[in-house]
Parts: sequence; structure tokens; C-alpha cells
Amino acid sequence: MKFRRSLLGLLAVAATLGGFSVAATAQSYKAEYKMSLVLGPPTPWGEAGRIWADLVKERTQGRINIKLYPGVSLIQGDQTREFSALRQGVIDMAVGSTINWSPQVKQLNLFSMPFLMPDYAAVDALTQGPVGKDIFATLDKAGVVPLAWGENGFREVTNSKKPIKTPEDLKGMKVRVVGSPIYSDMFSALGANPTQMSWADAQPALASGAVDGQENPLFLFTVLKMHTVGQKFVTTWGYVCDPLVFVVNKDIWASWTPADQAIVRQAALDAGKQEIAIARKVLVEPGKPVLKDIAGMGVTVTQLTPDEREAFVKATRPVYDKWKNTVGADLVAKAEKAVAARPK
Ligand code: X2X
Repeated sequence: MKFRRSLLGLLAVAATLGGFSVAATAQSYKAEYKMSLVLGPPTPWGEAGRIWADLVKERTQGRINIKLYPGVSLIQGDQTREFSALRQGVIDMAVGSTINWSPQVKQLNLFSMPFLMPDYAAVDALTQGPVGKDIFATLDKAGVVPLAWGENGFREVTNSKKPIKTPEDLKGMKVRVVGSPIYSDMFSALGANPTQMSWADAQPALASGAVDGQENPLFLFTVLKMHTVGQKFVTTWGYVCDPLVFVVNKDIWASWTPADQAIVRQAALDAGKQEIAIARKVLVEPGKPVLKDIAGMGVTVTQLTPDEREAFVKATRPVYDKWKNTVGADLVAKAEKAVAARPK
């Protein structure tokens, strides 16, 4: 008992000397930590959270217990408020999409710049290189502790009306877009009629026909059975890819011992790596099995030829140029360079 008390005292002193605002004693740990996610298991995104939480629990012998809150339920489904809620401590930790946090952290719009990343090697060249480091430094400055990258995926456009092969096919189409203005800009540039809404609102809007189309990774199309909400046409154009970021609220982070911080960080890195492999599996295996699954649901899958794709690149180029300054011209130039130098 005496030994224990002096040990705790020592830890508290060490924590104070280390500049922590909260004494890193076992007493400051919460019984349960709240992790926010837009999509839960069995989506890859949900698996990212589940694997992270499981690894942390196992490796801390239950000192850190994490409960998953999919559907961004801690903030009533309003995914664009997730970053602010994380900063304020309404949320303890999250695996979040760069899209949903980009209203607060404008540099994250980098990943939404149309046709910047042609393939997975390009995504990796950004997240796993100096650009990824810069973005983590920005997130840290913005008030959270970033730990690892995951992946939602390349976002493909789907609709209930007709195959999309040219920008003209999108003319007048009502498309649900995420709550980040660059998406409205892109779909407007393509002649569509974009409507911003949360994912929670998107599903009933698709089911009722209030909107004709949406864009999301194909993995979600099958897991969420989007053909049952009228989505009969899929076009693989790979215009953007949204990475996921594993983060922890700063005060929560400071309340953990350095040893537990190291465990949480390593668990995030391990979970991110596993999750990226899961998210890509159905798309990198020979014959892209996910496309066959979708076709098997009675859905028409349109794969653009390079020339057809180029028409979309051209039509969205003014949006790219406009957003370059918002994201930061230096960061965009660095990203373009990294993409050009990627291993092929
Ligand atoms: O809302 C979406 O489309 C989703 C689930 O992909 C995100 O949260 C970015």
C-alpha cells in the first residue's frame, strides 16, 4: 500500500516534470473511452475501429477500454461536427474521414482534389510520405493527436437513372454529396445538381428517390446493399480517395502514461495497416471481385476508358485550380511531386 502510494506520487511528479497537465496516475483513467465512427463493422471503416479498440484492450490488459459509437451517434449523426467535438472532448477518440474534418482543417481537402491520386501507389505516396507528416503536424496544431492512417477508399459514382459515361450524363442529376463544399463544386462543374447531406440523411433520400445518386467506395455499395435503395448504375472513375485518420483528444492523450500512449499509437498503426489491406482486398485481387458482386446484384457497372475518364478530369480542372489556394499551393505542389515520383 505504502509502496503503491509512493509509486503513484512518483508518477505524478514525473508527469508534472514532463509538462503534462493531468497527473498520469491510474486514477485519472476513465472506465470507458468513447470512439466515434461514421460507419461501424462490417465496413472496413468500422473494422478499423474495432481492431484498434481490441488491440488496445488486449495490450493494456484492460486499462484502456474503448466503446465504439458508429453512426457518429455522439453528435447526432452530424459528421461534419466530429472534429470540433473531438477537440472539445465530447468525443475521446475517432477513426474519421479526411472529408468530414475538412470544414475545420482546410488542408484535408487535398484528398478531395479531383483526380489528384490515380491509384493506390499515389495514395500511399501522400499518406506515408512527407505530405502525410505535414498533415499530421497540421492536425496536431488544430488540437488533436493524430496516430495513424487508414482508408475509406476510392469513391465511385452511382445512380438510379442511367449509365454515366460522360459528364453530359450527369446533367441535371440530383446527387447526394458529403458536407464539404469542394464536392458541391465538382458536381456543379459536371452539370449535376448536388445536395449536401449527412450519410444518415442520404440513405432515406436515396430510398425515396429524393436524390438520384451518390458517391462512396464500392465496398460500401455491397455491405450497405445500395441496390436496394435504387442504385442500379455504378461508374468507376476513381476521382478521389478518402483516407481515414486515427486520432485521440489531447487531454485524454495527456492523461495516459507514456507506456500506454506508446501502446495506443502502435495499436493504431497496426489496425490501420490491417484495415487498409481489408479495404483494398476486393479491388486489387485479380478480376476485382467486388465488381462481379455488384454486377451480380443486377447493377450495371461502367468502367471508363482512359479517354472517357479524361473528359471528367478536364471538366473538373477549374475546381482543382480553385481549391489549390484553399488547400495551400505549397502543399498541393508537394503532393503533385510525390504522386509523380511514386513507384509504378
Ligand atoms: O458520408 C459519406 O459518404 C461517408 C460515409 O463516406 C463519409 O463519412 C465520408
